[in-house]
Amino acid sequence: MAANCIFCKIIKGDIPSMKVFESDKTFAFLDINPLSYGHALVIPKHHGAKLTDIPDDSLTELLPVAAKIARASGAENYNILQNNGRIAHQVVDHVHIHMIPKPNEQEGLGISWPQQ
Ligand code: IU
Repeated sequence: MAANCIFCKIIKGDIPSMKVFESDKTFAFLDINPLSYGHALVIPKHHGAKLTDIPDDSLTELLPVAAKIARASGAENYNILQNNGRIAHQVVDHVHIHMIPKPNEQEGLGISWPQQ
């Protein structure tokens, strides 16, 4: 945990979030400024700014959890995105994977988030 990291504060519950998943290593919540309905962020509990800053065992669950959330969202189309460094458009310096549904505009999404 890093004292001045906003995502560490979200993990601790010091800042409220719309949590969609939590395990001992991983936390996921809805993006505060979503690019689409259901846009979620999957983060390791271990603090590190970039993918290259955290140990492998904190990385292993991230993609399976992103897949679980994508599946639960019902989205047939979605982007998985992960930015490292300012030039690569990273804004928050705590590793995070974006899961961004691409809604079918005719049908919309039937979101039903997984239980923890
Ligand atoms: P980026 O990959 O670092 O560019 O993405 C950061 C994301 O974190 C971005 O989509 C923000 O909307 C999101 N976010 C958030 O969900 N809650 C926050 O308190 C803050 C940023 I600060």
